Amino acid sequence: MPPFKKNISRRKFIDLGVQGSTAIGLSLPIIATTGCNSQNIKTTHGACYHDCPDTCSWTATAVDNKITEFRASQDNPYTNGKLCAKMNNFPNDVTFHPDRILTPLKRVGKKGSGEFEPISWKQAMNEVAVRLKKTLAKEGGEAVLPYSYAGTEGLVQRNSISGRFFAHIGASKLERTICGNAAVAGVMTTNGQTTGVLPEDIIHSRYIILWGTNPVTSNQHLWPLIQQAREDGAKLVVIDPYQSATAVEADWHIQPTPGTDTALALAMINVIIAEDLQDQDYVDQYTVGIKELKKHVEQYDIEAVSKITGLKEETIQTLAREYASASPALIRVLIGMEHQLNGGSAFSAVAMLPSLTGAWRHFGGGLMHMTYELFGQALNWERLELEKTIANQDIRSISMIQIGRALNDSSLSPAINALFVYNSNPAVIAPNQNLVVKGLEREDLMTVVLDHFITDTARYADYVFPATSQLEHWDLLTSWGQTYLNINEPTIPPVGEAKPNTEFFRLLANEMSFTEDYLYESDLSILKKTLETDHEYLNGVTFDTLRKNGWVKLNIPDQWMPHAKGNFKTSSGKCEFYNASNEPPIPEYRPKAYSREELSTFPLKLLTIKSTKNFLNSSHANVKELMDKEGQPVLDIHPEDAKLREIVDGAEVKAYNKNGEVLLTAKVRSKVNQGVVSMPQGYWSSLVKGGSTANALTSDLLTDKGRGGALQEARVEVTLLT
Ligand SMILES: Nc1nc2c(c(=O)[nH]1)N[C@H]1C(S)=C(S)[C@@H](COP(=O)(O)OP(=O)(O)OC[C@H]3O[C@@H](n4cnc5c(=O)[nH]c(N)nc54)[C@H](O)[C@@H]3O)O[C@H]1N2
Ligand SMILES: Nc1nc2c(c(=O)[nH]1)N[C@H]1C(S)=C(S)[C@@H](COP(=O)(O)OP(=O)(O)OC[C@H]3O[C@@H](n4cnc5c(=O)[nH]c(N)nc54)[C@H](O)[C@@H]3O)O[C@H]1N2
Ligand code: SF4
Ligand SMILES: [Mo]
Repeated sequence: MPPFKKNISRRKFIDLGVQGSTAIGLSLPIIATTGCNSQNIKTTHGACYHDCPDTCSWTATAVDNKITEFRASQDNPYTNGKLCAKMNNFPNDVTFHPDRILTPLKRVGKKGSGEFEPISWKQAMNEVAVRLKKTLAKEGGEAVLPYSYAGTEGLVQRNSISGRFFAHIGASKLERTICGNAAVAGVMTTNGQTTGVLPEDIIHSRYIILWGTNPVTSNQHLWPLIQQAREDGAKLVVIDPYQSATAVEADWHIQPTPGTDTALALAMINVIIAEDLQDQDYVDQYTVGIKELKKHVEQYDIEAVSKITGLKEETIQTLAREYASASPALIRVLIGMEHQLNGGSAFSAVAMLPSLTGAWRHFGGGLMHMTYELFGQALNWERLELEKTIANQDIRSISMIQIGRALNDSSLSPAINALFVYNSNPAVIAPNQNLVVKGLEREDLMTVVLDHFITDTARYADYVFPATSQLEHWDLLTSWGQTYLNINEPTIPPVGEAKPNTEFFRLLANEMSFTEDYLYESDLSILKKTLETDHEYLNGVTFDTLRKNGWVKLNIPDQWMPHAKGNFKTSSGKCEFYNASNEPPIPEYRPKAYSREELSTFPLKLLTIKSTKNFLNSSHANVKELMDKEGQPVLDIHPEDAKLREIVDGAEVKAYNKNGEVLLTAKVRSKVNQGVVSMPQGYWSSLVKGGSTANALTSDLLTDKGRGGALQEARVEVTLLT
């Protein structure tokens, strides 16, 4: 990670406003309005809004509403004084970026052309409301669809007033399952909860398997803790079909065929049981179904699984033996491998391993996954999610993964007629991009987008509204990857005519003449009410204390070992190796069946992953400096596959399948096995050659559990571009 200190003189877009502003530091009180030379000086605590497990804390200082200092929290131990390359220059890269939208915009050109003209908030709101009223009267609420995700993780701006607004009008519900649902559903099936070993306790582990996760890129503040464990003797194993930035650093990189992890985990279980390496006492006391599991894994012997995974038999055997013998042994999973058709089952199977070996009994041993459940217990969630009490349970749901289908489905009744996109960029991040774009091109669809920029999605909007950035609004930030709660206080007033998401929906409610109070609750009230809880994890934290300190670590008991003595949150109270009510009762490796023709026409398995260190999904992919650092998107192809196609390193190639085609530069190297190719996700179609990006090739199939996105279930052919 780069140093946190910024050279302020490099700040191109920020007018410092004062001489010597570098002297303005964090010794100031949190808010100091009025100061020397009648300048307004304000320093606030905030936190990163991104959908990133790290949720870093920061402080920002403004002088006369110009940001003069922006830096990582120096005292939050998890942030550890550093943001990341994506966020170091956030005030310039987002808040004051010259391309930032500063007024509402109305489309004047063809959908997709990106041609807009400014329009006043009043006029734009009025036009949207007139159209919305018409839709509600004619087609009903279900013809309206919100499309939002975790563009901001802040609880207030994410989906508070918007959630209530859409529940109130009876809009179609959006199934927000593109990230984490399959992983969590898988772990829940086995353990009944997803929170296992806490991130900071990884330093006690002595054998660490990073299974389908890439912390050097995607979870950067966990990485130093992993390094600390290694300095103290831990071995680091990475299981990943791609030679990720983390795999390069590992002691051992195991590179299975994508989507075969269920088989690999079951084969490890097979070896452990066959060689009597299990902790029988733990198994007897705290698990159910060992008999059935033992029988089930017979078919997953190392010989069979070697063929499935492409791994050598001894690799599987050694991995199982080492894992079962080391202590404390930790398996870290996150999201990566969930985006496979069989992904949920993979998480269920992997989650069994620590119970089989009794790893949970040792501090630093077990499974490490999410942490959000802790915040779910600590905060007043019922109050935050008020929309759940407003929503009509009978309203239909639409999968965000299948937005392309939904927008194009002529049998859908009612058809989606009005689409509100905020905190997301579906034209880039949703699978089957060309189908999504075809839907967005529909002339009869009213699309409204709230964002900071004219994203690939906003290009298709009828109206674009300028959203505030994290320096301009209040919020409260929980984390799914660590245990610190953050407040985010605005440092400056909204730039241009930007407004928080909440304010957009309050204004729209007013324009629609709705009278319910819950549609008009203020941001600060939502934030304060969410903190109204006497849960021990918050230990008396109030709005005022949080505002003063910026962050607080949840008051979780020391030596947190959730399953040292069982305590699984399953219906049996035990770790469930077998559960007759699941389908199947024990996870099975069930690959997608392809016809011989499909296999020969599209012989290469495609990975579209977050290998982009400088983007956060599609965020920041429009920032020139970051784009330059990241370079144009490349296709990783194995030397043998390249040779077959006469592709040399650096050649311009086309990857294609029935859904679309993407133009890239070939990188001929062994980052992937033969038969697999990989390209990064996140690039904007409007900014790369060929005009489409990774998701033009992905499938909108759902995963086996959790209705997640089987984004990696894609096959392609690659040819030289002539
Ligand atoms: N720099 C950066 N950081 C990010 C993000 C970003 O876009 N850029 N995105 C954020 C978000 S939204 C999320 S969800 C997290 C995700 O964090 P991670 O779960 O760590 O991230 P991914 O990169 O999705 O996947 C990790 C690895 O899984 C591998 N993988 C893919 N398929 C399989 C498989 O079948 N089996 C196995 N064993 N491995 C597989 C990929 O090759 C990849 O290297 O990262 C967050 N952090
Ligand atoms: N092929 C492929 N596709 C993937 C993935 C993959 O690994 N491969 N990963 C998937 C995963 S794990 C995820 S989480 C999704 C992520 O998908 P998205 O959540 O859509 O992520 P972003 O691309 O970062 O888009 C967030 C948008 O929110 C905007 N935003 C930020 N703050 C605010 C705000 O306060 N108000 C408003 N109105 N807008 C704001 C940003 O400017 C940005 O345009 O992508 C998924 N898609
Ligand atoms: S994107 Fe992640 S690592 Fe970077 S500042 Fe935000 S929370 Fe921290
Ligand atoms: Mo994600």
